[in-house]
Amino acid sequence: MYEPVIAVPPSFAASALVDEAGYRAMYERSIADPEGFWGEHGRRIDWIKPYTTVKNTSYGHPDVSIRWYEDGTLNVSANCVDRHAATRPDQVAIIWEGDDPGEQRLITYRELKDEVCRFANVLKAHGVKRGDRVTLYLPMIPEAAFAMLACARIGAVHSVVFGGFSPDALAGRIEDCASTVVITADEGLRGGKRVPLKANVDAAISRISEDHFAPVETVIVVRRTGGNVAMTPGRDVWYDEEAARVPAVCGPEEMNAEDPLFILYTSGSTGKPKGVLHTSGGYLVYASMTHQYVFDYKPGDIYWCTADVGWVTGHSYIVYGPLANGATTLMFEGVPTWPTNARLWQVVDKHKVTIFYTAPTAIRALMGAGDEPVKSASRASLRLLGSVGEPINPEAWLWYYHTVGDNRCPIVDTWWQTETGGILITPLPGATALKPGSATLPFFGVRPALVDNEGNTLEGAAEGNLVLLDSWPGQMRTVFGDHQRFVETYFSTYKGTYFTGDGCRRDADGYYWITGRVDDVLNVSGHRMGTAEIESALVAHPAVSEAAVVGYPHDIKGQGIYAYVTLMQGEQPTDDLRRALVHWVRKEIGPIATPDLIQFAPGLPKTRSGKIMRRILRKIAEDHYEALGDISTLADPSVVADLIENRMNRR
Ligand code: 6R9
Repeated sequence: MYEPVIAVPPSFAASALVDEAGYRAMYERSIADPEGFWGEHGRRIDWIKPYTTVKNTSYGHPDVSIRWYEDGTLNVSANCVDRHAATRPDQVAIIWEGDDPGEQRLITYRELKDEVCRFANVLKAHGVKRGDRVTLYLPMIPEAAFAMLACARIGAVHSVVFGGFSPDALAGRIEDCASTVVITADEGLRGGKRVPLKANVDAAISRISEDHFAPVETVIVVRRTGGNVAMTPGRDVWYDEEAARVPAVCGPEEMNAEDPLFILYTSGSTGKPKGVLHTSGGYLVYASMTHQYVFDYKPGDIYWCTADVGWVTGHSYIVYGPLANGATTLMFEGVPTWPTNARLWQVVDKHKVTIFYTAPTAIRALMGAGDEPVKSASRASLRLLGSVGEPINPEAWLWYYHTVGDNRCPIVDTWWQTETGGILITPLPGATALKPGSATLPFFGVRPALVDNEGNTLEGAAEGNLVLLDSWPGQMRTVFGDHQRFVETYFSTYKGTYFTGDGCRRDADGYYWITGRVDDVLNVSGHRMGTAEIESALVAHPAVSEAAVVGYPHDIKGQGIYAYVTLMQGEQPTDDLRRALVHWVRKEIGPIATPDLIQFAPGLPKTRSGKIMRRILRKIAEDHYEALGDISTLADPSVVADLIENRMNRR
């Protein structure tokens, strides 16, 4: 295979934070002496009571326990806000670019402090205390960041739910962490279309069982569009009215390093989404450290991550990492394709963005629209590009490099997960020669390894399952309310290691190439989804008796959703029913889970013990039905001929 190598541009290396020798030296030290290394770098944030211990972690199944800086105390919002409000009050903290190109807001660190304090006081006025869970279901508006930081300020634990999730999905997440307070907006605005957020919250609450032990008591509604929404007296309040009644001063709570900061729900291969729990000290150290080194961040940079705050990328690299570093972070409400395909590059020019971080799915979609929209903007301010969320194909990488970056900007392809809290495998732009499609090398303190399916460690150039041998400060600590599930999911497959769920190749230069999930998790446009979740939504439809969902290669989304559906006796496999099922899944989970292809299947391929053979379904969905392998162990091998005959993805 031809693999171009792109050397670090000498001009970039000259002013970068770390060069190649620097990376080697820091990496080696971080592995040889994690205590010393993280002890030193932990001081990059302000502690109220400094820690005296650094690392106390064990991957020893079944007693997995992860603690960092455990006797230190701090406040995360004071670190992201107050210390910069004191030293650089007039610097812009957040540039907000609205969906409508005519709308923007610039929020300085001084203003950010006032806003966060007001929000914190509103939460307090509604009885929110340390340790309470608060669910946020908001559009990409500055109030989302204010609300997250306000929770952190008073020691409440936020759970942000992506605004694209359905009322049912929202209800499940509110119930699971027992939040009694929900923060939302009247409506969201994306690509000129309104998203009925408040109405969705009402629908979600009406679905939470009456006898749930923690009913929702308060819904705080931020006015975004001014659209007409129903307000339930005694439960729903307008944020602006509440904020006008409270002072803009609120002291930060002294929190322990291991006190929870947030919960973020993410999909796994089985069961309902897991509440990934991150804590305060280690998470902030890791988010700020990776933000600085991976993006070569320096004062004066204008940094833009296009993620939504509903995903972990938004948490770590729109809010916590950049603000902990006193950066100017751009928050974008809109979509890359509206009003035109040139929108992202116009925003880059308008705000003189220097560092730009986005997802392969956006790059591929814009690549499909041709070079002209890119060339219509100068992009002269850009100096670094980033990618996250899924493997980036070399073709898209090269287009990003040549066309968007004018061969001038290194690309950091950053591999990480909701669970990891921050970036684990990535180039450092002044240090690492790039190979398009490779996430390259581990960040400081990160010890990746490859194992075969039996758990044997693979050395040198090899392909296998990606595991991590030791902890880093940003690692998740538990699954909220279910530590056993945490241990089972991540530490029981390959004992003594954290299993990522990803497959990976390591080349002769030691570079890592993530090949995608090896479990039943799909990655559709960079959004993680469990096949089990989509299957349970489908079988909840009265016409469906059984469903199996697999991924298939999709030019823009990376993976598309392919559903095999067996109908109840007497149901007819019509196009109307197919449309109804698509609509149903959108309603049950949200638009991100929209099935791309539904094949009606009279029978699914099962072993004699009744286990669905997904390997076969995946091959047929990929249109590689000639390579099905051994099907003789199936209970009824004849179902396969029908599946092939009626396959939906013919190329
Ligand atoms: C940050 C985030 C995690 C899964 C992960 C992997 C895939 C993320 C990637 C990548 C290849 C990259 N993934 N970044 N694959 N190269 N640079 O996306 O978190 O939503 O939890 O997804 O995404 O499969 O396991 P999350």
